[in-house]
Amino acid sequence: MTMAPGRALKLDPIKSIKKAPEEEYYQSGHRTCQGCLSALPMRLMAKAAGPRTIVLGTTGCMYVANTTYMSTPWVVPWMHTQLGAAGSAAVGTSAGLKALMRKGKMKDEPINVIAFCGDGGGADMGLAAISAALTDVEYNLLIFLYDNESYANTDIQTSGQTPWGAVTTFSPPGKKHRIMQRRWKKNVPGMLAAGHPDTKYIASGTPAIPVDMMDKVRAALSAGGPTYMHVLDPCPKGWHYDPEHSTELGKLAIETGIYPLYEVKEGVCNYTGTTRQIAQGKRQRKPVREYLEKQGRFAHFKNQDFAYFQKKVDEMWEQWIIPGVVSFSYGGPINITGETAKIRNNNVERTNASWIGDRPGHAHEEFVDDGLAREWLDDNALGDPSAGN
Ligand SMILES: Cc1ncc(C[n+]2csc(CCOP(=O)(O)OP(=O)(O)O)c2C)c(N)n1
Ligand code: SF4
Ligand SMILES: [Mg+2]
Repeated sequence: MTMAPGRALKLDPIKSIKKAPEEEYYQSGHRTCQGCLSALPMRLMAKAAGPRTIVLGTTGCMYVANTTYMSTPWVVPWMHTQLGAAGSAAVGTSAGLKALMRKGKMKDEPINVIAFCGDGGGADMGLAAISAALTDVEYNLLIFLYDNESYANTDIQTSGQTPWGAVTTFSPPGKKHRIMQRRWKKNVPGMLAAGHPDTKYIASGTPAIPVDMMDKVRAALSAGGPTYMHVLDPCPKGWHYDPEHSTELGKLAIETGIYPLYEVKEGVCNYTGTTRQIAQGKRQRKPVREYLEKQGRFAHFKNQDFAYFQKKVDEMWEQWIIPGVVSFSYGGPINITGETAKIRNNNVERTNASWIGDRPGHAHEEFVDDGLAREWLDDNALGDPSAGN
């Protein structure tokens, strides 16, 4: 028997920054780097959620820099949990509240439970617990993954979210091997949405587009049941750029199509903001180079590296079953609903299994695949083979 979730708060969309609540529940008192776009989503998330909220957070920058001795930015109740334990802590807290209310030991009222984690703690170490939480449909909770694309707190180690080719302390380029991070970024929100059909709400966002992000937090908390948000956060220290460019970089990640904005609500995917315009063909994707060359972590890139990166992003848009969201394509004729395969996507509805010839937003020259990319991946024979890395 499946139990119904507890009552969820009903939070209306903010829609405009001028209408955002003035109250802050994540204030001064933290010691994150200047321009840290992992701290901003904490502030926006808390603002969107409001005072009846409990926040849990795994080890990482948003734990360590927010808990200096005798100092904290959190106004709402906050608790640290183990790296990798966001899913379990969220379920435990939500279940505990529900039991206390059922037994009459505390007032029966809707309370938001938000567990945040970094990309190391959520996309790598804690993925199993998040997956389990998303199947526990009787509990209201939001897992909020802030993705700064590295294990930042321990000095920028490579995570499953680090982009291809990026320099980290684990992947410095050398004379023999220029590209040391050879894995493509794991598609976590798409994977979770595809694999957890009973989860009512899964979305991607970024603090660089604050209203979109806050309204997604509100939609997640109002959905009733377990929900997930993935939030891309430029990190001046790990991405090597001047802190004043944080917001610009967050927007460029979307404008280039590298990081699509969308929400999957009750099994239906909708793009939002600039991504929606790109998917509808109203706007062209910017070349990925505009985003990559603004960051020192890609300073070693040569033309073929930019071209390979562009090719991979083009694949996301041209070959995936839902561009940028679900990372596989039809392998042949398929009959899902009657005569045609119909993709459940409110913005872009296709009746053809193939995307070729009908490409959403495409602003750059075709990349001719000369086989180089595979060569790099196979033998990595770049630069001077006699030199050590
Ligand atoms: C089980 C465990 N392994 C390793 C560590 C050391 N550690 C603390 S924070 C951290 C980095 C976490 O990275 P992420 O989750 O991406 O958060 P960020 O630091 O980037 O904010 C690591 C490896 C730990 N605290 N616990
Ligand atoms: S290292 Fe990055 S994520 Fe951590 S506090 Fe600094 S800017 Fe923020
Ligand atoms: Mg991280």
